[in-house]
Amino acid sequence: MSEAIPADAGRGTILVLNGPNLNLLGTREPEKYGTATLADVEQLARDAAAAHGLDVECFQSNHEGALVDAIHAARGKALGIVLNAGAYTHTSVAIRDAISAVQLPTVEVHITNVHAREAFRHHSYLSDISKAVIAGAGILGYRFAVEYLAELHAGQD
Ligand code: CA2
Repeated sequence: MSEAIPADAGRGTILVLNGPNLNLLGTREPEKYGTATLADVEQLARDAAAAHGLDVECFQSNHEGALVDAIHAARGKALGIVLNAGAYTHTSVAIRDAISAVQLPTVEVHITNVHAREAFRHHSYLSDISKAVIAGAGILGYRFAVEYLAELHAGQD
């Protein structure tokens, strides 16, 4: 008897999701966010995933609803989510609810150490529902997040 083909058949995919203003990476405030561009970040994530035989799908938006839609679309397709929700981290119940709803392992990433910054950045609506949180490692945080999700996935095989 043949089995149904799962929606994520083939190489597993990790969704790399970036929120508002992260499209400006490498063009402004290099002392805070570094000189790498968003394209560099996405390539770094792609390379890290490829080393584990995985793919990444990358998406960036400045719009909360578009990020919610991308999280919903990952359900049944992605094995996990690397999420830098930018400022929405500190404000968005909608993104929190979307992450809770899809039940995909999520790693919250911040380029900067949000805990060493303004008090309003110390609270995250995402941390307690994330598998891991990486903050302050610069863009390397994206690589660590992909590697963690790849290991987690491999451990489930
Ligand atoms: O450290 C991070 O990755 C943040 O998620 C970045 C957000 C900030 O609101 C969070 O508190 C921490 C801001 C992203 C802004 O990105 C820019 C990149 C280059 C130039 C200007 C902004």
